[in-house]
Amino acid sequence: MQTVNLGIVAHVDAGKTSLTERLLHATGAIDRLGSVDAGTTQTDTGEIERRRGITIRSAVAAFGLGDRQVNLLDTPGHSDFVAEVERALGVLDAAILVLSAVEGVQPHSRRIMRILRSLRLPTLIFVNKIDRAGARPEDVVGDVRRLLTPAVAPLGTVRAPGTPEAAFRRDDPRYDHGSAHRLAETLAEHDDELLADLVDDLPPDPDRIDTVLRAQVAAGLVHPLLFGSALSGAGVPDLLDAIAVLLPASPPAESEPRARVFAIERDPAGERVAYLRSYGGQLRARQRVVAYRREPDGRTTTTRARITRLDVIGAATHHAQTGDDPPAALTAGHIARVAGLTGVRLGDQLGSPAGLDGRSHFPAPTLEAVVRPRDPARTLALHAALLDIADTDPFIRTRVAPDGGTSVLLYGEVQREVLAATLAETYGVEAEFGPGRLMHVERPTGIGTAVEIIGHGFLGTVGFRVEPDSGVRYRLEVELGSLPLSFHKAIEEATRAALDQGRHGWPVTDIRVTLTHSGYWSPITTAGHFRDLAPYVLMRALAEAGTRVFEPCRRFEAEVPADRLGAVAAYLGRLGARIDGTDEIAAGWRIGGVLPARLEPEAQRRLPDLSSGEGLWSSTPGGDRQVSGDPPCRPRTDGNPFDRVEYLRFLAQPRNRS
Ligand SMILES: Nc1nc2c(ncn2[C@@H]2O[C@H](COP(=O)(O)OP(=O)(O)OP(=O)(O)O)[C@@H](O)[C@H]2O)c(=O)[nH]1
Ligand SMILES: [Mg+2]
Repeated sequence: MQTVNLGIVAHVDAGKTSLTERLLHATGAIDRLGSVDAGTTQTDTGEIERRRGITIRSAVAAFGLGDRQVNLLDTPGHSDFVAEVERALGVLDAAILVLSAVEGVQPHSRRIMRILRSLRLPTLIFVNKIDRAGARPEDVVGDVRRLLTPAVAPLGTVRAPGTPEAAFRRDDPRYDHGSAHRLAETLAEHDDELLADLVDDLPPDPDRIDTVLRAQVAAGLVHPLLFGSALSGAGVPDLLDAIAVLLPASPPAESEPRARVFAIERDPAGERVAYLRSYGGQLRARQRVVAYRREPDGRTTTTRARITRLDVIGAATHHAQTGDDPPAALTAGHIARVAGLTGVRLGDQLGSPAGLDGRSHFPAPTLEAVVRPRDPARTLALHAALLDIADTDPFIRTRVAPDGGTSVLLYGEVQREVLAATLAETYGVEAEFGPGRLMHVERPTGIGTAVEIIGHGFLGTVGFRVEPDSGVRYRLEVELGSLPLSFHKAIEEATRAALDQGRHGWPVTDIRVTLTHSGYWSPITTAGHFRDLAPYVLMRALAEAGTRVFEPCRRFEAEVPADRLGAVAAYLGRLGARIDGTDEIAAGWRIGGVLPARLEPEAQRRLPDLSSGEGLWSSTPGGDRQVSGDPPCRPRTDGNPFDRVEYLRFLAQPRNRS
């Protein structure tokens, strides 16, 4: 049986979960149609998801379609949870991008589509909510072509849009020459034969169109577009047909075993379960496995674990439909829920490191908040809970704050609320969050060097040179054999950790650190001595190199009525935004640009006044910009490594060396 691992992605509230439910129901995988609004869907199962009516974690559900098993991955649309989407993207064979026929192309959809296109992932576009008042299907197609992909192929039109009777009418290129011609034009972009027919004014051959359409969808070159309503079910049979006919199945099994971990959660009983997608080989319960991880700096590390339980997704459906015994092993193309993988983290791959790149499609979170337990006696419990959560979600990074609290990195307010609820409900810790601080970054501006020779307060020799580069790189200029391996490891780890706080306390990036000197006294010097020494030498080198601080920015879109364009653009310019362009849209004008994240609340607050109450604001992360004037500082947690006496005094204090 073929499988298709199909992701449903979109801006928040476009109708992904409702559509997932509809597809499951239409194919008989579930008997009763649940609803997001009543909190009864298959994929929004978390307490908080049901209460708030939004998806927070990706969830998998399977259905049978002809000779295919489709594993649907319903993903969250809120931009606070992009990390979930990121991981799902890593295991998909194809995607459905859901748009709303009322709201049209929203910024988050643009961001996702850019990634889908760069991955060349076969993608169908489903324009949902055609039943809702204000649905404007034809405008949306124009917006898709302009903002998402020029290679869009609408497969039909909508009758009675904006009414409960709205229906999708699929074109048939066999009988309708106009639609055949339009489709051929789109496909001819990548097909010389169709192009030649068009140039010669020959009627396009419908069979040829079918074949080329399928091939170009599989190659991610063209994106079929369908309309419908997850609420009324309109267009859903046509969507199913497109999934069955136009989307490619999982590629054939690879010769080497390989399975990727794309989600980790705690089940209701508190057990940690991982979701794995297999590309080759077999995995069974009680098997021992090696998990490979690509660290952000490109190194590969491994973890060993043992599978205690393994459930293949869709096994029950398969059993119900074929009467065959459910499979006991996870094989290529399938997804399983697996228990027992202690120490294995999200993004790890079992069996082989092939294809791991450790890079991220989405920017890291930019908001840092200090968390404290309401009851001070629960400090340790809170810290342990946050570490546990960070384990299932690498985007949640924690650090001990200077005053003993724990700080976490977040994407936004909704994620903060969800984290608070998770701490209370899953871990029994009532927590309070301080105000969020925007994370800046530091970059070195020049070259700096520093050396500390053994015997002057420190029991080791370390010398560093730092210079601008991209990402964070660590190199050796000393002989590897000049130190025991464990000392090298201690220096590198301490260096990477110390780069979390640069001259102004912000994480340092785009830097290369080279170890230029090393030395030790055997048997007196320990790895711990190097852990203390490395940050000190590094900060001296960094001070010599100099660093600049950059603040996070937001890429925004403001939609305003035509007569307010001038006033809004002028205001945004005065505020400090860089305006990249304006385009005319059905509702007026859209202004696009970038502004520092700290100014966004002010811009959002003023927009209604400036736009006669009709302005719409949306934004996505937009890189960073150098801070002018005195940069803000982030409190340090490591004493003062810029001052020898103070730093030695800090090291002499008893402290928690976790
Ligand atoms: N009128 C109408 N409403 C719809 C349709 N599809 C979904 N909705 C409503 O839109 C709202 C959001 O639907 P969801 O299915 O939760 O959307 P989602 O994309 O999964 O949202 P997130 O997961 O939070 O990003 C709910 O109130 C749905 O009832 C549709 O086709 N027509
Ligand atoms: Mg949802």
